Amino acid sequence: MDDVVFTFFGGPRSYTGEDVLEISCHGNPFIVRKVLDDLLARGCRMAEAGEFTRRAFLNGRLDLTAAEAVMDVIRARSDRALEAARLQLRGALGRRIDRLVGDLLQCCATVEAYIDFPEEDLPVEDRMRRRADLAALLAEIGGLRATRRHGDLLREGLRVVLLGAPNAGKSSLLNRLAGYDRAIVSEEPGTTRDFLEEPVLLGPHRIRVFDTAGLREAGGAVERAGVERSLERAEEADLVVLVVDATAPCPTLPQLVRDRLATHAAVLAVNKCDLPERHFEWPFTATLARVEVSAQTGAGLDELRRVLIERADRITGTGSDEEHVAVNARHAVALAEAEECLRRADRLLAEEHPLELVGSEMRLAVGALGAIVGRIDHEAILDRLFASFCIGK
Ligand SMILES: Nc1nc2c(ncn2[C@@H]2O[C@H](COP(=O)(O)OP(=O)(O)OP(=O)(O)O)[C@@H](O)[C@H]2O)c(=O)[nH]1
Ligand SMILES: [Mg+2]
Repeated sequence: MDDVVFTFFGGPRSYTGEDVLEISCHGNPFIVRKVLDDLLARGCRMAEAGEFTRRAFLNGRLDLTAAEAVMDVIRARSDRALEAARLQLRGALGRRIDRLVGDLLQCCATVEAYIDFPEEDLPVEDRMRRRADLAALLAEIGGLRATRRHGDLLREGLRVVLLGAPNAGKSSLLNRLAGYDRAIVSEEPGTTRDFLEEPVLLGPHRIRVFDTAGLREAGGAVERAGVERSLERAEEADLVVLVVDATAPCPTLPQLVRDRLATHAAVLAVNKCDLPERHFEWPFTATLARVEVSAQTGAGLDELRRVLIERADRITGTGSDEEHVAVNARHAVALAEAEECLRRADRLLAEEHPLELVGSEMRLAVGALGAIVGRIDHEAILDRLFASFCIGK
C-alpha cells in the first residue's frame, strides 16, 4: 500500500502511559483511508474524541488542567494564547492548585485533630491563627479567580471597537488593520449601518476589531438602530479606538461614549492626516493616547498598531512570568465554590461554633479545588496527613 514509518512509544512513559504504536504514512488522504480500512479490518477501532488525552489523564500522566491546556494549545490563535496554554500544560495552574490544597489540608488537619479530643477545645490563639490561614488561602483563591478575565481574553480575543462620527474613516481603518477590503467605504456619511467584526493578529495578540455605524442623531430608523448597536459594542469593548476626522470640527459624542472614554482603555486616532486643512481640536487629549494616522496612505498605522499592542499587553498581562496562569470558566466556578466554603468556615471559627462544622466546610473546599485538577484521591491524602500529624501532647 505504502512505505510507512512505525514509531513505538513504550509505556508508562508514553503520552497515554500505555504502549503506543504510531504509523506515519504519506499524507495522501486516499492512502490514509486505505491504511485505516486495513487496520479496522484487522480488529482495530477508531479512537473517540479526546480519547488519547482522556487515557493520559486516567493513567495519571496529566491532571485536568493540563488536559484542558492540550485543547488550548490546539486552539491557540496568537502567541500570547499559546504561551499561556503551554504554561498550563507544563503544570503552572496545577501546581498552584496543589499548593493551595496542601496548605488547606494542613489547616484542616490542625482543626480536625481537636475534634477527636473534645476535652481540649481549640485555644483562642489557635482559632486566630487558623483564621489568618484562611485569610491567606482566600487571598490566593481571589487572585486566581481574577485571572479569569485574562483567560477569556486570551481564548476569545480582545474586543477593540472603532467608534466615531460618520465619515471619520472607521471602515477605512478596519480595512487597513485587516489587510484587505473587509468593509464598504464611501464618501457618503452613514455607509456602515450594522457593525462588522474581523479577527486581526496584532503582534502577539489576536484581537477582534469591530467597525461600527457612525454616531449621529439624524438619520432614519435603520441608521438609528445601527447607532444603538455601536453603543452596545462600546459598552462591551475591552478597548475603544475613537476615530476622528482631522479636517472636521470636534464631533459631539453621546454621554455614554464620553463616560466610556474617561473611565476605560481608549485610544484616539486622528485620521485623514494626509489632508492639509486641520480643524480638529480635541478637548481631552491629555487623558487619551493620541495617534495621527491616514487610513488612505497608511501613515501612522505602525504607530497605531504599537499603541494597540501596548494597551493589549497592559490588559492581558505579558505571560513572561513562569507561574503566570489564566483560569477558564470551569476553574472559576470551582474556585468560587471553594471561596464560599472557606468564608463559611471562617465565620464558624469567629463565632466559636463546633470544630466539626469548620472541618466539614474545609473538606468541601478541598473537594471543590480538587475538581479543578481532577484529583479524586483527597481522602487518601487526608489519611496520610493525619497519619503523620503529631497529636502526642
Ligand atoms: N484623504 C483621506 N480620506 C480618507 C481617509 N480615511 C477615509 N477617507 C475617506 O473618507 C470617506 C469615509 O470613509 P469611511 O471609511 O467609509 O468612513 P466611516 O467612518 O466608516 O463612515 P460611516 O460608515 O459612514 O460611519 C471615504 O470617502 C474615504 O475614502 C484618510 O485617511 N484620508
Ligand atoms: Mg463605515
